[in-house]
Amino acid sequence: MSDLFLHRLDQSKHSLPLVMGILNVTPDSFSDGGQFEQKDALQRLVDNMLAAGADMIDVGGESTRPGAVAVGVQEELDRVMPVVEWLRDETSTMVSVDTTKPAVMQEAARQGVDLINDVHALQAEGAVSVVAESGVPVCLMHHPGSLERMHECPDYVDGVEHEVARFLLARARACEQSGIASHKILLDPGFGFGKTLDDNVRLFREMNVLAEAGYPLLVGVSRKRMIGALTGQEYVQGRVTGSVVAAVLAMMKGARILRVHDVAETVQGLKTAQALW
Ligand code: 9MG
Repeated sequence: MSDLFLHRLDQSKHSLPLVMGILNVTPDSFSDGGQFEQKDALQRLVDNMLAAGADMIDVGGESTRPGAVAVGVQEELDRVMPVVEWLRDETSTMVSVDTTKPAVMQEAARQGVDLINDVHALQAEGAVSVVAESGVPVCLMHHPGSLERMHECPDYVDGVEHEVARFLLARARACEQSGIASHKILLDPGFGFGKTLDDNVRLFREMNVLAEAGYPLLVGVSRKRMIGALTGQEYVQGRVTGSVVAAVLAMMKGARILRVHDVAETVQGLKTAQALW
């Protein structure tokens, strides 16, 4: 399946970015009702995202929100893998798995997923070799420090855009040296991870620096606190318009994949901007 993904990614150079719909399968995401209602709600969410034009679905079983509790390998496998199998069997969508754990990456690769999305940039022991051996493309995201402290904001003394680029390019080089093909590596500046509002704004404005480094860029700003802070919207449901505007601007700055909650609104924004710009 990753050939289709690489082909579609290549096409995105000349057309719209790919839209990646977010599917969190943490217990708090589908906490209303019993097991059957939860499965129903999940299926409805996926159906809606695909009908609205999502190119792929990003399945994650461990929250990356500040203060979220870490989950064990087996628990994450139990949350994520049935959904991945269901997406494989019942839909024709491309699938990515959002994980930092090599064991989950390995099982996801065995299930034929199209992308591994790692907010920890394959820094867990054994992660690089699992991905290299699997041949599955990978997205390396920036956050400073350890997994446990990824929301602490350091002083980016050299300018956040330069430090983020230096980190990501070093990770890409390390991955290539361990056998991951360069055309299977995507980079992500990691908006909202260990960055103040000023850092996020500066990183966004200077994003073209990273987009020109030679690797496709994945951007996730959907409903994030930075959108809330910029718009005064405390609740995530009120951040849709801000998120769509940011997605359109990210496209204009060279992003090739947009990770979003609100697929229909984002697709509408991207198409309008593409036609009128
Ligand atoms: C899992 N996850 C949460 N936010 C993210 C972002 O901005 N990028 C990527 N790649 N993954 C994210």
